[in-house]
Amino acid sequence: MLSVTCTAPVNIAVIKYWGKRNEELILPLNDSISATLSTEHLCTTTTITASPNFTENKITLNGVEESFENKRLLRCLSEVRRRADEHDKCRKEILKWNIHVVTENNFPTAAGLASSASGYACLVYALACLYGIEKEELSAIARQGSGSACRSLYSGFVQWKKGCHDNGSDSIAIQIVPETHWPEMRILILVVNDAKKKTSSTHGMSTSVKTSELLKYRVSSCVDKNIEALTKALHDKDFELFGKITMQDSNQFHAVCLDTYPPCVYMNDISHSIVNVIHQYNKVHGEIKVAYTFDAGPNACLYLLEKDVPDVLRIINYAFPNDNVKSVEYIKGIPVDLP
Ligand code: 2P0
Repeated sequence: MLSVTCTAPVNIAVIKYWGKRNEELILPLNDSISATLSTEHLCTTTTITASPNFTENKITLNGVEESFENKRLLRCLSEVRRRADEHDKCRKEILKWNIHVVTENNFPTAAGLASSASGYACLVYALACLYGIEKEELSAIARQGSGSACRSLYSGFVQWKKGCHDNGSDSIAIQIVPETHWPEMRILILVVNDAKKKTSSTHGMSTSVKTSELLKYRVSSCVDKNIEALTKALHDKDFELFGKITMQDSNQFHAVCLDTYPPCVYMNDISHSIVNVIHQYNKVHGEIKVAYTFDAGPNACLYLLEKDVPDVLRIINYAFPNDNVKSVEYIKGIPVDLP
C-alpha cells in the first residue's frame, strides 16, 4: 500500500479564461493570467492511497463519496499513468492498483472561488507524486481536469498560454513573476455568498461561445493587448496599470456573461455596490489604490498593496456593516518542485 498527501492553492484570474475552442481537451480561446494564493486560507488537500487489495477506485469530496466515472477525472488519471509508464524510474508496479482519493476544500466548493482549479491541480500533483514522476510538465494534464487548474501548479503570477497545437501540447501554464517579485501585493476576498452557483462555468462558457458576439470581439481584439500590458505592469510593478486592466477585464467578462443567451448573471447587488465603493475610493485618492475582480460568482477579490490594507478594510467594514462580507488575506504559492 502506498499513500501520498498534497495541498494545492486557489488562483484568482486578473485576465479571465472564458470560452473553449476544444471542449474535449479543454483548450481555451484566449490566454489568461492569475495570481496563486497562499494555501493558508483557500486550498485543497488530497490524499491518494493505492493498494493491490482495493477492488475498485473511489473518490470522496468533502466527506461525500462521488462517482469515479467522471470523464475529466479518468482522463487525468490515465494521462499521469501514461507518462509514468514512459519513465524508467517510476513506480510501474503500482500502476495497475486501484486508488482511493480523499479530497477536502477548506472553503465553499463551486461558489465561484475556484474550487475546481485547486482540486484538479492537487489531484494531478498528488498522482504524479504517487507514481514517482519527476520534473514533468504537469499543467497540460491538470488543464484536462479543469482549465483554470493548470495555473494553480505555479506560484506568483501565472499565464496560461492558449497554445496553437490541436493536441493541446503547448496549452500550458508558465510563471510570469514569482511571488517574491511584488511582495507588497495583497488580495482580499470578500465572501458575499458562499452558496453553490446556479450556472457552472463549464456550461456558462459553452453557451457564451455559441451565442455571444461580444465574446468574439473580446477574443479577437482585446485579450492579447491586455495580456501584454498586464505582463508589463507586473514586471514594472505598476499598480495603476495593473489595477485598471484587472477591473476592465472583469467588467468585460461579466458583460460577455450578460451578452450570453440566456444570460449568465453571476454578480449581485452587493457585488455592484462593492464596484461602486472601490471606484469612489480610488477617485478620492486620485489614483488606483484597489482593483476588484469577480469570477463566476458574486464574491469580490480585491487586489491592493499591503500599505493600503488597513484603510480599505475599514472602508469595507463601514460600507457593508450588516452584509455577509468577510475578508481573507493573501498570497504565496506552493513550490512546484516534486519531492
Ligand atoms: C478564470 N473562470 O480565468 C475564469 C474566470 C471563471 C471566471 O476559469 O470548464 O472551472 O473546468 O475548464 O476552469 C472557471 O472555469 O472551467 C474559470 P472548465 P473552469 O479563472
